[in-house]
Amino acid sequence: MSNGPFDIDVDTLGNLRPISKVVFSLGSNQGDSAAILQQATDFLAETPGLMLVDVSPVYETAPWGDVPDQPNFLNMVIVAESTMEPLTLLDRALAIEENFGRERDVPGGPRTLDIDIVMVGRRVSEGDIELPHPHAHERGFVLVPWLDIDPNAELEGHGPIADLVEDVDTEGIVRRDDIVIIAPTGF
Ligand code: PH2
Ligand code: MG
Ligand code: MG
Repeated sequence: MSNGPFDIDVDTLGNLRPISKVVFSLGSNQGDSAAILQQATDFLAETPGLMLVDVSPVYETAPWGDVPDQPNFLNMVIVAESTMEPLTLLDRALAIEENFGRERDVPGGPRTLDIDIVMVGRRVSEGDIELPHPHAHERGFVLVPWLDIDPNAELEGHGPIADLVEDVDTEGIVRRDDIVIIAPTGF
C-alpha cells in the first residue's frame, strides 16, 4: 500500500514499528467459559505492545463447521492496536490458550480457550500464519460480535464485514447480555 509522498518503509522507520489494527476471535466451550473469556481478555490487555480498543458482547453460538458433536460456544471479539509482528501475536495467543489447559488432541474438538487472530492490519499470509484468518469471512460467530463494535470494518480480500454478515448463517447465534466482559482500564 502506498501513502504517496509520505511513504514510510523499514529504512525510514528505524526501530519504530507501525501500529496495526489487530482483531482477535475468542471462543470457549469447556470449563467456566465466561470466566475464561474474562481472564483471557485481561491477559491480552496486559500484553506489552498490545492496546485493547474495544471488547464485543458475548454470544452463545452453535458449533460451526465440520466438527465433532460438542456443546455450544461462548464467542467474542476483541479489537486492538499493536506494534507486534503477527507471529509474535500468535505466540502470545497460544501461550494464553496453554494457560487454560488447551488440549489439541481432537481437531475441531471442544476447548477451554481458542484465540484466533482474525487480521493484522492489511497483512496477508506469511509462513506459519494465514492472514486474514482463512475462515473469518464465513463465520457468523466472528462477524456478528465484531460488527457490534466495529461496524465499518473491512476484511482484507473480502470487503466490509457488514456485507459479509448478510451471507452467513446467523441462526444459533444468541447475544448473552447476562455475561459482561469488562475490559481492564487503560483502554
Ligand atoms: N471454533 C472452531 C470451529 N467451530 N464454532 C463456534 N460456534 N465457535 C467457535 O469458536 C468455533 C466453532 C474452530 O476453532
Ligand atoms: Mg478457531
Ligand atoms: Mg485457534
